[in-house]
Amino acid sequence: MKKEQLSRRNFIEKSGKAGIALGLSATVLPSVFSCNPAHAMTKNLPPIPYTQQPLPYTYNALEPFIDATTMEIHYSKHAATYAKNLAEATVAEGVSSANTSLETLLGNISKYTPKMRNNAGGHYNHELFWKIMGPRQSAKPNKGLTSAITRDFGSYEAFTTQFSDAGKNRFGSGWAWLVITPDNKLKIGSTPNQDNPLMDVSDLKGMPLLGLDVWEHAYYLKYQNKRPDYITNWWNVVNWSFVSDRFDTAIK
Ligand code: MN3
Repeated sequence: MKKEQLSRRNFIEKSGKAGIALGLSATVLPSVFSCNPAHAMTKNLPPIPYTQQPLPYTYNALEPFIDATTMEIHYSKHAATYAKNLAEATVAEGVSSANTSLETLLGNISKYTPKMRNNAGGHYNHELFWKIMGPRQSAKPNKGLTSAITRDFGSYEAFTTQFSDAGKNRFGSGWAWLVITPDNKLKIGSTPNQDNPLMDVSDLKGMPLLGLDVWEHAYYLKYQNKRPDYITNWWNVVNWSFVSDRFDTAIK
């Protein structure tokens, strides 16, 4: 689907029964969305809870690409610690999870301590990471996401190369991301440490659709210094049906 058709379709869907939309150019999109930056940023995607959720599969489910020991330590030690420290930081800094979504907190993270930034990011990033992976499956991005990938990166192969490079080239610890921007474009980038594209301090901004943890704790036991091999194998466990659903919700 061509860019203009996609934008126009989204606009018409968002406009619901407002027939007047039909007469407007797709170029009005950004100003329409700037009326509601919260929606533009979070894209109606379900909020991520403040507490660690059960892993949606067993520790060995991603073998042989990600080994069970790495998964166990990653989930039950590293990620669990981010969730615990986030809970402490919210109490200490007066954040109520009932009044403030994690996504809203991340959007205002510059107002909080480094402890909040590191652990709110760490918790959010891992909760998403577990869901965007799954046991090896044959699924590829669905039609809509494939069209958007082709539109914005040229081809699926060009997309995976660019995304993999973002992970390989992130110096030290961090994440590679595929995000959807407020004007419904796909963008690839990376963030250091546990930052993410929802944060007001991040250069890369958008709603994460896909994220790849390139901290050594995510791969060192099996891959040691060979981060590129980890990234190549990681594509085998991407849960494209989850990511495609996320994309479909984001453009509604
Ligand atoms: Mn990690």
